[in-house]
Amino acid sequence: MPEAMVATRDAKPADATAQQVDVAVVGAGFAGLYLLHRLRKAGFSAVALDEAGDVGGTWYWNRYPGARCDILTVDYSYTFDPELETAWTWSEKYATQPEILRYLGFVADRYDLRRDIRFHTRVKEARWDEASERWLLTTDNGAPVSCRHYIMATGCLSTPKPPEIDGVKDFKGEVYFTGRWPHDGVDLKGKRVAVIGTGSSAIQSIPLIAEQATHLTVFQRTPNFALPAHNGPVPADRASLLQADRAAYREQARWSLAGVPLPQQTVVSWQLSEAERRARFEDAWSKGDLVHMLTQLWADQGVDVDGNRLVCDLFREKIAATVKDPDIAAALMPDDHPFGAKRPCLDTNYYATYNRPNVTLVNLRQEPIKAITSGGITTARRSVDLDVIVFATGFDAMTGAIRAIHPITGRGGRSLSDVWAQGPQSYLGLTVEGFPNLFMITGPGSPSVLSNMAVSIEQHVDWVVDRLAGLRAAGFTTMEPTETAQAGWGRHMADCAGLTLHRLANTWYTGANVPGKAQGVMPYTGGVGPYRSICDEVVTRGLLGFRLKGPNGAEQCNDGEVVRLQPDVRLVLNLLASLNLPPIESMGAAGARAFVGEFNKGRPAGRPIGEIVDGTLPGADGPLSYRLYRPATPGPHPIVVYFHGGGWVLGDEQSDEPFCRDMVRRTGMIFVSVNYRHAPEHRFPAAAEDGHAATRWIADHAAELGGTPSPVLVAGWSAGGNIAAVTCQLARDRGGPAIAGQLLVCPVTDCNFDRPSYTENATGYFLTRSLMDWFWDLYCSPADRTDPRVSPLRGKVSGLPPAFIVTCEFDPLRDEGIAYAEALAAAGVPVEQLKARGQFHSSYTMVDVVITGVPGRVQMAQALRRFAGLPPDIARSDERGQVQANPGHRIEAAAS
Ligand code: NA7
Repeated sequence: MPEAMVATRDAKPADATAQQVDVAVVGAGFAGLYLLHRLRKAGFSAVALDEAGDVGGTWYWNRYPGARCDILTVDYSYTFDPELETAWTWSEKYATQPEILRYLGFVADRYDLRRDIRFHTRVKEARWDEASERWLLTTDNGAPVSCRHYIMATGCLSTPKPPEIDGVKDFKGEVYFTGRWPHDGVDLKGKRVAVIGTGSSAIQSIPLIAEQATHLTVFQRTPNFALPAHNGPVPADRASLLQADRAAYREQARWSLAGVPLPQQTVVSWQLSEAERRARFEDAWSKGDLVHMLTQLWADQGVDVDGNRLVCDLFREKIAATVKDPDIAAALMPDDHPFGAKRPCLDTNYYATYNRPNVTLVNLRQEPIKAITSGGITTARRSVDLDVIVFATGFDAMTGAIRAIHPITGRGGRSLSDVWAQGPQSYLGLTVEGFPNLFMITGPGSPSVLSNMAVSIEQHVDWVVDRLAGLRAAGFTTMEPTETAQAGWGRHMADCAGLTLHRLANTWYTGANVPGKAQGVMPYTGGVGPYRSICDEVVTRGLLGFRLKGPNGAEQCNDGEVVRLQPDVRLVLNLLASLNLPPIESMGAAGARAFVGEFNKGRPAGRPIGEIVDGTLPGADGPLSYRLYRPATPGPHPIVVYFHGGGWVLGDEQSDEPFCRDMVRRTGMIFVSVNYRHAPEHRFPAAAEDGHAATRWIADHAAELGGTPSPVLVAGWSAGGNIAAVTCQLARDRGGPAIAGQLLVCPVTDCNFDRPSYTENATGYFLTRSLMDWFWDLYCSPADRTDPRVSPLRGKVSGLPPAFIVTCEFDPLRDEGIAYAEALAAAGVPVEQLKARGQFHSSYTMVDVVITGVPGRVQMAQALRRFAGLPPDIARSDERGQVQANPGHRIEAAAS
């Protein structure tokens, strides 16, 4: 039953002359074609409108020389129909624009799609009519359209950006835009040609233009990273994987990070030798696969400036080796953005083209364009006479096609341009609050341009069409995201973007390429697979965050935010859940210790530091082992006495090693991690007494350990945080040692579980209420639990050293940590709190796994340094190296 037949509050069409359809689609490219196919199969009447004269979208317009796919074309294909897959064979690893256009034409024919497409038709305006609950579209060609649902399949790079250079109109020669290349081609033979820009379009076209032109002058503002494509047949390894099990290959792509079936790297750069890193890079270079180069070198290449800089350096070596003139080579070397933060390019002979005698590179950073004149281009240093200017200056990306193409007016007369004035807002990148029944395919807020578009398009289209069918089946007529859901998605987007290095580059991903455009990372950076799982979760949670309305006041709204965890925490918890582990408390103490030991073997070990020394010290009742972590800088250093986590039952002096190493690097201090006695062999107050005894011994032997004579500091996580807090109270009451400050990370401070955080986070976030019950039972009998040596919140809290207290939103221990901070503050103790949003109990100790923990550890280190009387920031030797190699100001500031 066509959806148009469902009764509405006012079923009368608002414009009798309008074409009536269930769904109108703008765009007849990759997304628009699949939409038409799916909508038709789902029984919806639909029309697609496109300004172009035929199908193809971006591939219709971008016909410049050398225009090609830069993702393996076997991956950049529809996968919805296995018969279609076998009916079409790509001739090359990276298909040319004409071949891709033929493919899209083939698809349109095969599914008879053209009959529902109105070509040469631009939408001039779209307005939501509240009474009829329909979108009304006016067009520049033919009847207006009235539709229940309006879907933007407008592409991310379809609105070319104006040249922004004075004098274009004065130029007497020919002017072309790569994004609007003439269909009959352009004869550049014997001409003096300029190309402005060095993005993908320029890098693909420059080598071919140089072959034709008498002389080519390239005006470069920002040098870009380009990888040789090594085009040819589809690589044998990928072809055979696809042949072996096509369905599995496609499914792996759907759940991957970038929409290409490549595994996720787990080895980080500093775990590899220089030779190993070079070998990986050379392998990636020879493969000629951008996604491989972007994701397969080492796990930290896209999230850490140090890991990324290694890639940049290797790239620059390649440029130096290819370009003969060292000055030109230097000018071509990207130096202001991390690799991958700006869209890198795939080339054929790009760098080598600058060895040709008929090619000149003009570095606009040194000599900006002053004007375009009737005869050519004038810079601060020269005038270049020209017959042709090619603008390869890019697009008003992501939002341009949606926002600028035509006014879109939603509920209450609100215009999308106004709503997006400060940057695009959406829920899932698919919908916008205030704009019922409006959907975007690969809109801002979706993985889109950071993924294999073919995979993202299919996922978006399937999700949207399935929702429309579900809406119809349930008798609802409108669907719109809530403010809460949209705001939550904005936060999640920002959290994801904060993980990557995209924030460190001025790019079209961030809107920085268009003067005056609001800036912020527009695509979803959390990855294709995680995004798919989130969209699925929205559905399984009752269309979470959407308000559905139907006839006679019918309404359904399950409001909320779909992701409140930090993105990497969500991945970690999902991974743990998928392992289906038995509860730790069911393993017995020995079993749990063995499990934690095994678990820890699989984690990144922590970055190199100066020295690690093992030793023994006297505890309250016998020797305790300790491990000392020393910075690489010359000593003596202040000492932090550290107590590991593990519920007084698990762990030892090495079990928090990645955290200790990381904090040593960030603080420039010695960490001495003490293996206090554990329960159930040694119950309360063994751990507390050991904590105090060990701290006293370390303070007394500071000089021998390489420490400064100043007071020690104490720190601990979880039960270790409890021991650190108790140690401070005991030291105050027992005449020492002097303690300069305490860092308590998610500490246990009280035996009372009657707190909201215990209820909210009782299950599901690894540290559960039942696990805490077990820890308490093993360590401490009920009669002892109110003793301040295990419940320091019940002790006297005045006169304690200054504290930095970290609590995590999704942690049963959250509220008792906050209560302890408040109690200390009320007693006059200087306290700083970090209430970490979206983090769980183990976030800060899962170093190099939970990357969003970095800023928190930076704050912890600054606090410890302040407590020790040092300036809060330490300039690490590797950060200094970064500064020299990479003058990019923000990159330097972001070194982590
Ligand atoms: P891009 O990647 O946005 O590249 C545009 C290039 O033009 C880039 O080098 C810009 O330098 C340069 N540019 C833009 N405006 C100017 C002005 N006013 N003066 C000088 N130089 C300028 O667009 P493409 O078409 O190459 O590629 C788009 C995407 O299509 C590509 O990433 C693939 O996904 C496919 P800037 O870097 O802004 O300094």
